[in-house]
Amino acid sequence: MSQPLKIHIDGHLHDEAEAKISVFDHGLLYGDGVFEGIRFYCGRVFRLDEHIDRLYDSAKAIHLKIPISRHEMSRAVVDTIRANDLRDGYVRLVVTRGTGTLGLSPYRCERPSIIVIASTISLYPEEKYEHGLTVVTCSTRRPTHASLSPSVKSLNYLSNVMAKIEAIAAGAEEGVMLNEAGHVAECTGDNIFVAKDGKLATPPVSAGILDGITRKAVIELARARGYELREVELTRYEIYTADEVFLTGTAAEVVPVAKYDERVIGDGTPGPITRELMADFRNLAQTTGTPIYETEAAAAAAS
Ligand code: PXG
Repeated sequence: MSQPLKIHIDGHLHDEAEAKISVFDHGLLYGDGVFEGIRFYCGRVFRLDEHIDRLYDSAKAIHLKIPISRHEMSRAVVDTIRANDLRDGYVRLVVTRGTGTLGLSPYRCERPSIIVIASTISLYPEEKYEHGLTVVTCSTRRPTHASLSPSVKSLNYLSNVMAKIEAIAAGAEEGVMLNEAGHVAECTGDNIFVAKDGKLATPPVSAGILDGITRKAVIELARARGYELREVELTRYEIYTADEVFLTGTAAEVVPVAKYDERVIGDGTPGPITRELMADFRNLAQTTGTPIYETEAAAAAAS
């Protein structure tokens, strides 16, 4: 049996069976909080600073002041991975409004709670990376900027969960969520890209998406290969008629789509651009990032 995980809560490590927060925490009572999902590969944390910046931006947007510095937060992530002696895995970083009373007011909460879980994640079986996912359009829309900005990675993921239920009920692995205008926004936990005639496109942040860190890395990789990549409004039509479609996300990485709303994408197998970007992303993820252990730190300093 594997060792029980050590979980960081507010500066202290606890065995997973003892890692508990209050039932009066507003993260639980109201989904009042923010989170990040972060990957580490080969002893390095991938794009840690970007994840920490997004966490603090999400917190600021919901008027939550994180009681420690960004540097201390980064240390908490690295230290938790070390405490669990992991080199490849996934970190869930959660900041809740903290323990309060019954009643919505966040001003009754004493202090935000900070939770760091370092574990592993495997979203889709390897076979899906070879053959592609089945994806459908969901009727649940992405919430608008007028309610809560989709850029906030908040603890309230209910519309995404509802869309995921629809996708699974339809026999698919993922679901596309449209925005209020009916344009393609993103999937329940991934951003979406299409390729047509050798050119790439993905919805802009203004379409009401999470500004994905994997999305940004893939845009950089595609442009470095010389591909034209536009951030433009997309409709379902552009996905139906694309040569290639793929999704990006911290958990999913880069994953091909084989079928969308019963239409076969391209020839039904992952296309050449998708394959290139999958390989480029894997290479980037495995060779860059914040070192977790001293040996990696020394190697990074020497190179
Ligand atoms: N859109 C949404 C709505 C997300 O939640 C992404 C895009 C991709 O963003 P990054 O920065 O990760 O490239 C996400 C992130 C899961 C899971 O269990 C999914 C995410 C985060 C944590 C867990 O499917 N998605």
